[in-house]
Amino acid sequence: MRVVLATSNPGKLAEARAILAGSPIEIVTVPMWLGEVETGTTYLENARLKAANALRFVGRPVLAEDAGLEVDALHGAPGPRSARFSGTAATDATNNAKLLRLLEGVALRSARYRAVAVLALPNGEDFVGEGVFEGSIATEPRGSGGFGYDPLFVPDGERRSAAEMKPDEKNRISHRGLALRALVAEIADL
Ligand code: ITT
Repeated sequence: MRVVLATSNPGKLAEARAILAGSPIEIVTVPMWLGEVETGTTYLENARLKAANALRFVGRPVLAEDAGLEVDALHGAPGPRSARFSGTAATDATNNAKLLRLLEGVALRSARYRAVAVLALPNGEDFVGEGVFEGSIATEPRGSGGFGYDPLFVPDGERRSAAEMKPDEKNRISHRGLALRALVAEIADL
């Protein structure tokens, strides 16, 4: 099945392509302006909004994903607001700087990434996959791989940050890897 991935995040696109290589889902991209559709309060709502919006635009199966970082010491923030944690002009660098600032001197540094992926079909049906990636927040950024909060995110059982791991190492255990493989399993069960 060829599906359009509705994302403007190149890091997400590269990871989704690698994760789904060899699966029945082949990702294609279509230039589109998704607009400010992430008005929901949950990952599922936002993933469905992105998928529905893109489906209207392209008229063929669409895959969308919403993800975020949940930090225990921040009561689960930034969560679904992770991309815009440091404001409307946020960048990965300003988001990471804000996270480090808020956690200065904080000993409890456990956190997790969560992802919800939605495959929406033109007949109105949709399929959902979810994944969680447990870890903790380092005291300084390390590594240049991945994207987003990866330089600060140290997966449980790892000494390296996610940005120091090879892409396929991250994809094997990441929230995105789990969510997309769960989605593929759901479709295969049909
Ligand atoms: P699209 O909505 O266009 O897909 P986005 O970057 O806005 O792109 P999200 O709304 O899902 O995507 O925001 C997720 C944010 O959470 C993302 O911008 C990162 O800051 C962070 N994030 C999610 N998954 C991540 C990962 O695997 N590594 C690092 N940061 C991640």
